[in-house]
Amino acid sequence: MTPAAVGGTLRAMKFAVVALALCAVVACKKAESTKKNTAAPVTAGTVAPDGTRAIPVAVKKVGYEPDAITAKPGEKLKLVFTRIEDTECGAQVKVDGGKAVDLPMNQPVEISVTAPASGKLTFVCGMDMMQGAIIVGS
Ligand SMILES: [Cu+2]
Repeated sequence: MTPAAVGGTLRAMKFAVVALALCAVVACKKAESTKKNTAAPVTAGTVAPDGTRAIPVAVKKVGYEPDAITAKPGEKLKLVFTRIEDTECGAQVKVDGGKAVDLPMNQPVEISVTAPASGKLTFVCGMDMMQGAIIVGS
């Protein structure tokens, strides 16, 4: 191969790498854009004898499912987060501005919280990117 041919091959390889990287970015955007907002009604989950309602929340690459949980004013809730997809973003969760709690893969982590009298209370990932909320009223 002549030096010019080698240079051309290198350029072609560089182009292929850039094209691949672009594809990855586009694929990522696509996954985000297909995220559907999921809502859990006030009847979701299971209620313990003491009235605390446990609600499972799946942590996925696209976000929390459900990402909107309807609750009664002052209702005692137990959010059971399970990170089921290997996303760094979802590796921690902060509920109601509290401290970041680690979410190991496929291990349910329970966080107790009391719904506000009105309005909403949010839960976010460790970087404040993924968001979900407990909503009182409609
Ligand atoms: Cu994040």
